Amino acid sequence: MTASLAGLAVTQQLRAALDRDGFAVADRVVPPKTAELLGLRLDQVLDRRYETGVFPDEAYYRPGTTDPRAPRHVVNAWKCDRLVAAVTLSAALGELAAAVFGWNGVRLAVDTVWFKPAGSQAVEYHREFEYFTSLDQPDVASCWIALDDAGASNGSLEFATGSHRWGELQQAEQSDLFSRHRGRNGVHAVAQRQGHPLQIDTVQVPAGGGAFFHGRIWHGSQPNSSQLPRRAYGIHWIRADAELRADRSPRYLFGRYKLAGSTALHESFFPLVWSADGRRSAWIEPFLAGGPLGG
Ligand SMILES: O=C(O)CCC(=O)C(=O)O
Repeated sequence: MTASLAGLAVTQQLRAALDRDGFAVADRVVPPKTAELLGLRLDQVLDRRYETGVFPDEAYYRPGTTDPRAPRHVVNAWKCDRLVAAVTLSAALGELAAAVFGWNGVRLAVDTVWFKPAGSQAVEYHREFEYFTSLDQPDVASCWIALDDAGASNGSLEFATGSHRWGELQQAEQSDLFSRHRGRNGVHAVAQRQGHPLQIDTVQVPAGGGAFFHGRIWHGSQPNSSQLPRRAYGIHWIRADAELRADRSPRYLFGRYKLAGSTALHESFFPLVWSADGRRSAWIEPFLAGGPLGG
């Protein structure tokens, strides 16, 4: 990573907060104008209008059919729209993430759209890392960007502060707790079972602000009880040299993009966004300029 960015006082403060709390809030991750444009283009993606012609990997919202109170969730929207991708694949944002997490390079793993209409339900507590256990290094560096002003009143992102340091429960026990308790009660049950106090903190930021967060931190959000939509966009990077584990079949997205006879993650699907030695997937710039996805 460049000494300049990692050495900045603001980066060091973010890194210290991330280490201590498992998350670090930044009032400005992208400029407000970028947040506004992202919101407009992601509205189109939710409406199933795809600038690139490529569909997202997952889209849990169908206009006119989906329960209007359900949070609208899309995965890998960057593939659908080059303006969205310009943010997702931004070398500057990747470099900042690498500096905050102390990594030598980042590859994009996946993005996540979280649009909560007025009156929308909660997002259940979860941890990103559980979706990444197919990797030999299942570390995830995440950044959540608010596209509207966000706070406790409209169901902003919230964290169980410090829970990235909690131990692991047996999977069966964890599933059992979440089958019996919902939302904050679920994470409270996990904290109690492990003997940790529970502290919940909610991110309060203007549009364009957000939070970097650790793959092992428990997080979710409350219903949006305001009269306006609360929209957000998440970017999740993995280490530049991460590969698939060789000892078991890959799950989730990683199974979909498994190459025959190889544990490598192909850069067409998991592009190298920024690395300390100056590498970046060569197809990104031509794609952003109008070329095909994946080069
Ligand atoms: O935006 C939200 O309400 C939830 C976001 C979230 O859970 C995530 O980014 O993993």
